[in-house]
Amino acid sequence: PLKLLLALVLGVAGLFAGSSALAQTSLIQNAPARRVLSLNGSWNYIIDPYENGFYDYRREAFDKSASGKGGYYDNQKPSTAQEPELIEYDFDHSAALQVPGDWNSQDPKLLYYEGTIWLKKSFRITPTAGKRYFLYFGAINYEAHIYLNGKKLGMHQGGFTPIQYEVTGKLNPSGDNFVVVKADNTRHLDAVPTINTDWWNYGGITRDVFIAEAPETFIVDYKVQLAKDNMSQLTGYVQLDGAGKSGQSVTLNITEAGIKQTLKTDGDGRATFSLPAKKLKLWSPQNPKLYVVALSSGSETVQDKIGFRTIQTRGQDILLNGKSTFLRGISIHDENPLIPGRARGEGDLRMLLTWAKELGCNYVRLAHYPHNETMLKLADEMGLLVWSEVPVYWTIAWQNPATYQNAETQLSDLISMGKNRASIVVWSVGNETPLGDPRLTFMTNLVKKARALDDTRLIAAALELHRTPDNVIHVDDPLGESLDLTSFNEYAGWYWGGKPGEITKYTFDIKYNKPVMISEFGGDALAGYHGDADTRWSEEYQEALYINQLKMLSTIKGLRGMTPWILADFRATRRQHPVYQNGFNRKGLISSTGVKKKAFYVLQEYYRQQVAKYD
Ligand code: GCB
Repeated sequence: PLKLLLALVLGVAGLFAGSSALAQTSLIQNAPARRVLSLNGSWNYIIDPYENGFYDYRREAFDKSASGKGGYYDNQKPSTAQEPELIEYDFDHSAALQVPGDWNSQDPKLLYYEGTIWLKKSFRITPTAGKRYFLYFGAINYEAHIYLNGKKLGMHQGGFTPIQYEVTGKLNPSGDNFVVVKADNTRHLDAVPTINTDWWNYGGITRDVFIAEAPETFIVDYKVQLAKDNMSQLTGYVQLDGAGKSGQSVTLNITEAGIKQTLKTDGDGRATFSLPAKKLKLWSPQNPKLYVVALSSGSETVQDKIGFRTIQTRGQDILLNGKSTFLRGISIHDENPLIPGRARGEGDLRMLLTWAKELGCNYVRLAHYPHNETMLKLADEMGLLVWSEVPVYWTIAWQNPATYQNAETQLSDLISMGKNRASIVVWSVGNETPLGDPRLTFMTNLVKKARALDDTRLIAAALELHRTPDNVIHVDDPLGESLDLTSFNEYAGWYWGGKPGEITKYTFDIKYNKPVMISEFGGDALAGYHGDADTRWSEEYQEALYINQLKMLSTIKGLRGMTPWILADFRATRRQHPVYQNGFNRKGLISSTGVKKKAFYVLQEYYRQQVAKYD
């Protein structure tokens, strides 16, 4: 009977496969904490620069043909040894990549590869009747076509946000199943990011993959946070999905805080709440207190560890839990410089945040795109405030509505994923975008979207500046009007402004009466290369640059934080100098072998002084 039921479900699902099957289901909140079967590990791969596994010789896509068959996603084997069909690929005899992991760092011939690679994983799972199943990828860069047992689930664009498809009724009841992914990291002018960036275009399945199991009606989403600017009011919602979603009881339990509340869902399956919570210990970098929050509905309980804090601005102050704070930050890429390659999971990420803590940080800028969900949970646990960003970077196709839609989707997914993290205090809508009307409209719309989705956090963007011959640095980008922080990237002593010793001649003219948070400054140094303070690329040059930058920045009255560029050296194709760079942006305070450069200690000392002033 179970088989029959599943066959029926499969049949019915097949009828609708044309349209709805290609839509991504709304993201499951805290998906990794559900009952999951990990699909991490070895995935066989085929390099396919001509996309022969996707198009026939007339360049028609196989998955759009009448049968839907013919692509590598069929994972075909010749049927008989006597009369084998012609099949010109074989996943099971192909080499394997480790997932999560970019392909560039796993096979020397893939270091610069941009194009299509197919990845296949076979796995066993026996679906249980009455349960629902979701296939979840933490991230695939950039365009992913995803197939389960030879059938297309959908296509996703965007290299840093989760991808999720419901696969209930699509798993093979015999238990033998396979997933095939066509990952394509080709850059496109109208994509987000666009073709030009200063980081490596790592391709592949770079974050965890799993199948999550859920009851027929389950908790798909929730938000449990303090009300806006209110330290004693807990608000939020629980959202159910499934046939029995309306009129259900849902329990919110924070045992340690003595909070237990039973709620009823409305016709849309949503239960909202707002309760007094006077005795909560607030989360802060000094005391990153997290509570176990349990949400139950029917037989299901979902647990999360959540911290509670407020963040707001008042004039030029940033108030964390009502108290003025200085953001002692550093910028970080989602990259382990020691591989070098994309950070693969908790170990790599913990290393990066531990370095930030050693530097004396209470804050990190997770540039320039959404980072791993694990990174945000670690920031919660380790007591680091977070600036979280979408890859709206440099010259985006401002006039293209599809590009805007793409950016907005990435922003919405970022906020959806991060909304329960106490660490995240800033949503950034972009970096160093050039002035102009279409850009202002695009960016202002993103700001509005971010506020509509989450009005409890600050909204920012890393702006640019301009200079006048009187050595004044002006910050007056009109986008600044709609932002909560004035943040800008400023490269005196590196790209302009002469030698490090000369930059203290600059003064600032900042249009907005808001907290100033310098989103970037810095310069390259090759670890172990020594010279005097005027010798470019030497550790001494970078050290002098930090000393003078900090002097220069201290003249800004509203200075409330900074995230210098950057914690560690990272791979970047723009960085071609054969002696000093070798394909690395060397602005790291830590080298690609984990060595701390001299400037690290300059910033560490400055942060010690800020602790004495503010904490
Ligand atoms: C910037 C960019 C950052 C670059 C950095 C640099 O302004 O925001 O992505 O890596 O400068 O090193 O030039």
